[in-house]
Amino acid sequence: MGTQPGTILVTGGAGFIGSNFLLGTVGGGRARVVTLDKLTYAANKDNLAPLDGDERHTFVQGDVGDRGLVLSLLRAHRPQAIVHFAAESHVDRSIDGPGAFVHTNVVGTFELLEATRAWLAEAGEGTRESFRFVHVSTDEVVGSLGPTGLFREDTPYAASSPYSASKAASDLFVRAYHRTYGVPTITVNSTNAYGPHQFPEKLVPLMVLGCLEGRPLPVYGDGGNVRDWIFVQDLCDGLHAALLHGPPGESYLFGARNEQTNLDMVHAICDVFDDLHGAEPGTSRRLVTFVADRPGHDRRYAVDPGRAERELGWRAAVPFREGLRRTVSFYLDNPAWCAAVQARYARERLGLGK
Ligand code: NAD
Ligand code: TDX
Repeated sequence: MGTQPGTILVTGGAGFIGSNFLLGTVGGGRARVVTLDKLTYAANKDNLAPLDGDERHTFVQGDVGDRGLVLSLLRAHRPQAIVHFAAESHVDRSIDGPGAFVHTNVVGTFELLEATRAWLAEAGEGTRESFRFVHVSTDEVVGSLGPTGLFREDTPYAASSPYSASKAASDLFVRAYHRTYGVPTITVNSTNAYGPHQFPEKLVPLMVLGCLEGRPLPVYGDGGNVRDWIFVQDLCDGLHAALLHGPPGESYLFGARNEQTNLDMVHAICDVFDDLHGAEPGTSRRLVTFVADRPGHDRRYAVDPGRAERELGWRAAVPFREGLRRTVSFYLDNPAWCAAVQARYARERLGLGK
């Protein structure tokens, strides 16, 4: 695509990564944006409050699986790109209730692709060449690594959880719509993101809020599972680079070369928390409590982001400690945000499959 796109349709923009993409990457007058979000439990419309009154931003509450609605938005706004964040995103909830994951991640993505295909067919010459459909996906589609090695773009899919199976299916539909119908898609499979606006069912905000209240910090199993953490703004900047520079049909793995065991990650959060909160060093670490493991828990994810770095001119840049400080600070500085999201979820244990 090469230049700043015109209008962008962003799905799932009221969630964690989507809101960071809107506020930090494309919003605030940098592009005309239409946000389509169903406003599930994981969304917070207040995340987008800085865009209130911005005539270049339009918010629409609706389901990506509503093909008629999506088609009407495409006809009305004629976007040059769709960036597709909308999903059910929490592994533990997918263990308790996989149906919503099939509905949104598989069928919703399929309906969005169908609307896009129909619109590209009617939009006229030239539209398809400059159009991009950026599909935001996860490294979890390739399952668990052993103690060594890295995921690469050609690692075979071997999803473990209902969440990752649903994302894997969506990736394959996206690929099929490029190969079969010529929809200009780009897929990004990212490692775990952390940062402001993440719903506190996920490890990082759950631990920060636990530290704040002096409650036990539940670490699944032996705490030795490894995740590869990327700061959310780095991920969003990479998605923008993929939108501008990624050739249609490609997929890229994003990561920050930042592998941590869960126990090390929790300790790092505790230490940053104690420092920012003025607590005695070591206070929060004492709250760590080992609890029953997640069923089917993948042992290790780790990504080689080399291809994305070479081809997109992008590289994760925020140092881990700085990203963690910015993250912990957000939850400490925004008690109203934390209270609002916890009205829908009181941080109870999820995902034991009962
Ligand atoms: P999130 O759960 O915080 O937000 C998801 C958003 O999608 C919410 O605003 C929700 O209301 C919306 N949504 C859900 N179902 C919808 C539907 N049917 N129609 C319209 N909107 C709907 O998720 P997130 O962590 O921001 O993840 C965004 C995307 O990035 C997802 O596709 C996820 O699979 C992917 N991803 C996330 C991570 C991570 O670490 N969080 C890592 C890699 C990839
Ligand atoms: O209380 C907890 N204790 C714990 O030990 C929670 C909530 C999690 N964990 C562990 C499980 C994982 O190994 O921490 C790790 C991270 O867990 P989550 O925050 O639930 O993330 P994960 O399962 O790795 O998936 C996340 O990253 C990839 C996102 O939720 C996905 O949307 C993304 O695709």
